Amino acid sequence: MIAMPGRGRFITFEGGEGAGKSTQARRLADRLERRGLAVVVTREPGGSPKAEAIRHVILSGRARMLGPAGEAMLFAAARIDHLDVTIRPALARGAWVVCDRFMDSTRVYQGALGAVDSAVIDALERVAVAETRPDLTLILDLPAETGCARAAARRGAATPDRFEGEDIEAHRTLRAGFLAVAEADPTRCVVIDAAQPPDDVADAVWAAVEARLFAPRAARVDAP
Ligand code: T5A
Repeated sequence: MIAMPGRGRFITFEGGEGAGKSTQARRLADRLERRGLAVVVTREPGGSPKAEAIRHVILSGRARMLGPAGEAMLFAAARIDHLDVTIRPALARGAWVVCDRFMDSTRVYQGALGAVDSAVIDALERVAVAETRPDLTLILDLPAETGCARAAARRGAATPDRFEGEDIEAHRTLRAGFLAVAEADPTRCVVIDAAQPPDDVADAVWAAVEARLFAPRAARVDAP
């Protein structure tokens, strides 16, 4: 890899529905900014105008007819634009990027839940993500029932989106899928107990960021 000392850091949040990813992404960004860092908070699917258009198609359920492999390709297409337009330019100018969901969501939702072959997921990752892998992935873990209850309370009377509408067994599969991702890549991933109150989750997130990205041994030489 090419040494890029001025490159920012790339942090992703992953987990099931209602785990608190958006809440914690904002809180982490505030803490990083207070430390004097430039921060870009973004999300998937979305994070750039073309990717947001794809988000709308997927979450409305209109792409469901393509099947999980077709949806995985749409997520990857959105990711290519998001990386090109938002993430890589931000990292190159030294900003820290905090992203609410990224490539592990495809591996878990379309792979573990949708039964898309892991070789297909690997291939999409190679094409879409290439070298721009996260420096740190925070997997917010909590019982499926708790996450679904939070998501339902926040949604109110609105219709569940494409994935919120899955049954509880599906949400348990998602939880197990994210834990398997963490187990397979412990250098990149940290599992956070997301059933705690938001302040405690934020402290656990910050402890992981400090340990993995601010400790002296974390001096990295990644390409953007
Ligand atoms: N998807 C995405 C794929 O299938 N493949 C992919 O490759 C990608 C990238 C995205 C959907 O797309 C799927 C996964 C998703 O189903 P989305 O609308 O972006 O859809 O939905 P989510 O990412 O699931 O986001 P949610 O908003 O549902 O959940 P969050 O962000 O985890 O939770 P958050 O922070 O919004 O909090 C939810 C509620 O809980 C409260 C909050 O105040 C809020 O009301 N809360 C807490 N309550 C108690 N204790 C805590 N610690 C709390 N933290 C938050």
